[in-house]
Amino acid sequence: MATERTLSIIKPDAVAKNAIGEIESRFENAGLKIVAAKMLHLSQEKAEGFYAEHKDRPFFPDLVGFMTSGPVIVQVLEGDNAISANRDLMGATNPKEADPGTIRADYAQSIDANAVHGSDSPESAEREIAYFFSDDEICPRG
Ligand code: RTP
Ligand code: MG
Repeated sequence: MATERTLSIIKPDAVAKNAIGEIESRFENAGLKIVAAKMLHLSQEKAEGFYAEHKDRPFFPDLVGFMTSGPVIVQVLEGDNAISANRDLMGATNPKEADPGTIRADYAQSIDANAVHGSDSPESAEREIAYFFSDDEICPRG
């Protein structure tokens, strides 16, 4: 299996619920390692840039408004097939469609306030990690 890195965000709704630790446990219990992490309150510009691929979608203003509504944890997870492993732990975008036991099934309220983000491909992961972290902020743990 390939060791990968992926960009994970614990979104404002989950931070507000004080669920950071419980969500981090899901990642750690699944064998993913946190190799970089910080708490940020995203600016409008930073959130718009992060979700630029969605800028022409009707939900974009709500998405940016939500992502700037409170602090988030941005982090890099490392492990075997980390990109798909993280997406499996997260569950479907719409929590009503998320499998039982996934993070979104357990913590998300709606398709907007859906608790977590995870990169969806190796190309996205590379871009998204570089969007938040310099190389010297990532700590390989072997
Ligand atoms: P994310 O990027 O946050 O990890 O979520 P995702 O890959 O599962 O979903 P994506 O298609 O990339 O959409 C990004 C975020 O936009 C919001 N969204 N709203 N109202 C809608 O139809 C709609 N579709 C997407 C969600 O909050 C989603 O997480
Ligand atoms: Mg996405």
